[in-house]
Amino acid sequence: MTPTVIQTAPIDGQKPGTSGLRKKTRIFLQPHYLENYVQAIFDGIGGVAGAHLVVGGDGRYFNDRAIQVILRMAAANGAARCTVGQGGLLSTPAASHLIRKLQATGGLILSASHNPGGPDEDFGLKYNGPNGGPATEAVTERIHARTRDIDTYRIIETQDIDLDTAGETTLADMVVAIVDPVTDHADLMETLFDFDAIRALFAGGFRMRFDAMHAVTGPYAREVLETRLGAPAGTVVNGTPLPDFGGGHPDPNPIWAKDLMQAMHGADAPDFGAASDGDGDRNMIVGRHCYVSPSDSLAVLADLAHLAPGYAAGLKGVARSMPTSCAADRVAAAKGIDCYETPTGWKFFGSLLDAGRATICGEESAGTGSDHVREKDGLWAVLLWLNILAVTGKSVAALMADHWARYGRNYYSRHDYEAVDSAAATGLIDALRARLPDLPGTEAAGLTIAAADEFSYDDPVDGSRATGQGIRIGFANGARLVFRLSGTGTEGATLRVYLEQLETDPGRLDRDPQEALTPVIAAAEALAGIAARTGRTAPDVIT
Ligand code: VG1
Ligand code: CO
Repeated sequence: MTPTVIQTAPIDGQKPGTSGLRKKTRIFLQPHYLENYVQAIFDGIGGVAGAHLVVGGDGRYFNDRAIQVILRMAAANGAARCTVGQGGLLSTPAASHLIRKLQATGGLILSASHNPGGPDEDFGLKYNGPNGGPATEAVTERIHARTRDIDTYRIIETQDIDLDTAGETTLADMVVAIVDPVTDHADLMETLFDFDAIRALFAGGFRMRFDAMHAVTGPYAREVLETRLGAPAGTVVNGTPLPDFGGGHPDPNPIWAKDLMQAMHGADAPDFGAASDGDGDRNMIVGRHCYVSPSDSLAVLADLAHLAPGYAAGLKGVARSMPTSCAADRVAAAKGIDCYETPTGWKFFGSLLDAGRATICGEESAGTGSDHVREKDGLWAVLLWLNILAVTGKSVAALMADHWARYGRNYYSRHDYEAVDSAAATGLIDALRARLPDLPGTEAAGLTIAAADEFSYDDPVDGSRATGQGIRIGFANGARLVFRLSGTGTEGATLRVYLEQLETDPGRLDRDPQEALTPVIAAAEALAGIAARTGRTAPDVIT
């Protein structure tokens, strides 16, 4: 089994976005496409001779084939060991944990996360470093640079490895360890949360519905919720990972998790509902007749995390991505801890977590996590909620009412315009950028603009700077508006408009968010001319 050196040439467009390289599956299936990118990762991190890599994915179409290629290339490039999730499965947080626990060199995670899967849908690949977190901007740029001058890749020609049987085998000189993908992560959860209290909650008749959306979290949720915590069988629905996620978008929001929303708003609704995404790093939280927005969930978890044993000492700090609502800031201010505002994407939280500056991080896109790993973690968020519910004995709706009464309510929504013409989307952002200096002091649809800028971030730990991270408009009445283009889409451009309005009047905390945000929505249209520039009169997805 001598490595073969294959001649290749750079392929355009292998530029990683918010979370790794994400493309239509058919693009990944093109000759040399995957191989070029994998070799670029290996070269970009300085080679993998002697390395230990963790490999696994969300089980989508092409997951298994791509893993075989990665293993043959890792062996050909001199890696010493690959640890692979059985069946080729590893949730993103479980992969992050394994990298840390095994002190591996890094990991390759195969996922396009919340994007649909299948031959005509999406595929993705991301590299995580030795801290278990997404590659930093600097490493990502080295990988991208390598895709542009690559001329060869190395691979071994051999039969497929059996990914379904746990145990060790070898591929040339490399050891391949197939491990249970669930156990280590479930064990980690037991160290953070009061499993006895949650077990007692379920034993007392508390009912929950966890919708795994036919994605990777099914086996994790079954093991933790049903086996270890004693929730009745059937608590986890859609729990078997499927290559096409049952034809849906594995995106845990009220649109794509509609069945769960209906169940939670029905007459016989369970006490608690949750869902997670393709690769298990996102979470949706919904109480009986009470949807919790991800930004609010972050704020509540930051406020009450100390009720769980793993966080009893309190939080070192909180971090949120820039478009995420400022609800968490209000909690941090009350607790006297730091609150960091980072660009979109988990890679920016890593240095804060490594340096012990933040304990809990979150994004408005349904991602929440802590310093237990270096990725967001869907099941972790669900368990922290369960721990809080068990200790307080309150319902989700009661906890939200308490929270808003104490801190005020940051009404929040994100409007997505998908598959918009790329030039039109860029033109819209460019036009806003050009007007930024003139906006403060002017009005948009009756709201006075107090501040307007394009977000740049200076990492307080490593000093790196990220620019062009979204247009921010702050209004005199406490409202906020953010415009940015998605970095995870695979078709045209996706314009995201983030809308926020702080409300502290105790009599106005129970409104419909879209209604409460009507003036901000009008200001967005007045400022950006979304309809005229994109031809869209309404968003495709409102979350
Ligand atoms: C989106 C979300 C962002 C998240 C990213 C990856 O990015 O907005 O908050 O970190 O997806 O999440 P963008 O660039 O499309 O807005 V996951 O769960 O898709 O890896
Ligand atoms: Co995800």
